[in-house]
Amino acid sequence: MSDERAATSGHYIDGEWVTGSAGETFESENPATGETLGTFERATASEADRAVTAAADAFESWRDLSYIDRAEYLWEVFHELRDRHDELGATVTRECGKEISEGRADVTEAWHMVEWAAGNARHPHGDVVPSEIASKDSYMRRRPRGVVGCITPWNFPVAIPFWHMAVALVEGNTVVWKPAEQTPLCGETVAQLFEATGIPDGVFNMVQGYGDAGNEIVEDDRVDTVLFTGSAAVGHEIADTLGGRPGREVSVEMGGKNAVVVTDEADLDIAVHAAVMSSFKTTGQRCVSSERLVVHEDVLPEFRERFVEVADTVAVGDPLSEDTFMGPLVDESQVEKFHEYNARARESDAEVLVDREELPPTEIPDGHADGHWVGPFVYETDYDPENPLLREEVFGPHVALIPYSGSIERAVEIHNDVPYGLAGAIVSEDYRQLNYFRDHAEVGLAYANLPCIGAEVQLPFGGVKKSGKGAPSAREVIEAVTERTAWTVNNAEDIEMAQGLSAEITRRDE
Ligand code: UN1
Repeated sequence: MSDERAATSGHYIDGEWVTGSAGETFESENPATGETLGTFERATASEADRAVTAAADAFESWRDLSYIDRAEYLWEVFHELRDRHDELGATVTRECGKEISEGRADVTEAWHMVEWAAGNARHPHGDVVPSEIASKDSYMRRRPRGVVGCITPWNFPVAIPFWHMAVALVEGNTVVWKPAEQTPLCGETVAQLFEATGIPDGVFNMVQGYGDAGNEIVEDDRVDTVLFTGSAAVGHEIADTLGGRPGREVSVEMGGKNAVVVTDEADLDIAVHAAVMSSFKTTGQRCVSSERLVVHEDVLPEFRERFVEVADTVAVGDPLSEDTFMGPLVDESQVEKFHEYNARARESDAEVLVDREELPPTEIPDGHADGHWVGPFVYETDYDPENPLLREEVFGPHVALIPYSGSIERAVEIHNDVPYGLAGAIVSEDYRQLNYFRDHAEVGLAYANLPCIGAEVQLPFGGVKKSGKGAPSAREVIEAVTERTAWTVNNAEDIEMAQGLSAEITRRDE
């Protein structure tokens, strides 16, 4: 092995770190500094195939362990995630650029999900179902589907992999995981956590690389379930590919064009807080981030003034600093997309209220000139169902203020007029307005007097319309990674005593 190869990190397949057959590599970059964090092996079809083979071979013996024995491996991961919380949080921040409290929160959310999944091993699985016949017992039991392919995004590079994998593993499936190509260091770190538990070879496998490797996992019919969280374009392709293949299960969770509705009955302290958090946390790069603020005309002047004041001054900077509110965007392609949508807003009839697209050099921290820096961009525009700016996800701090007049029905009509339906929030002190929103907002996650970010792992997480199918959280993942068996037992000693059966025969004879 040459020195150069020794400096690269491999895939984790069948309990070993392996290098790729093609010898191709890629680099991970710190979005705040442009510095290279490491060189990683790039999987080809051959490594994806090896990983799926390892997972398929390991399935039977892993399935045969008890739930509680399987969960023991996850508890070890749980303790590592907790004990190394700050260190792992800093790794998240260095690799995906979100500010340090969010980097740590990513790790917290990961152990929350591990705790849920491993704790669930001691809870009842399935149901006891009544039978028409006294001597018959019926049960609904679950069994693991087999190999689960997990394809995860860079914006929650530790949490979301655990949303998928913790539940899949405890339920008795084996896993092939491809982390996002922007965050391979987090991928490697998580794989090391699994390696350290001594989990049996082949139960957990990780391949590094791009969409072509992900596609190999999706296309492989030995992969029983694919769990995907990421862009709408890729998610829909995966759902379309697998939709027509019997025996393949798929859950895809994608983006949104989420909104915060501020009604005429809103408490504006809450409204400004909810809008700022929803639009600017993670630099607008959450699938639940809000890019639309639908605001009643009666409260618009005051809301506008206060929201703009925060957007003008919100601290963008070194994500490792505790004083930073917004770190950089993840990479140059996100910066370009943000610029493109801002340009389209400038060229439209919209009124630009805040334009911090290009940060002045004084706002860029020392030594960070190569980071992917942007600040908030806020514009006001009338609702127009034909305006693509109000329907397409940007994934950045690009926010439209959309005034409305009239009733809550009108606000919800505007809120719902997007192809997506992931998260939404309403700010109002009027319970009728809140209830109307709860019942009519076309979203999977609806919030009242809160930002539309911040879901907890024990809740269903996922959207409607183009935002997804299935949901990558707790109970919903159980559905995707298990099959149900209706198990019926005759307890009568004598088959003649199976009265119901005789009765049925009699009835048929009549
Ligand atoms: C995502 O943006 O992809 O609800 C997930 C939240 C987080 C998860 C976001 N718990 O904001």
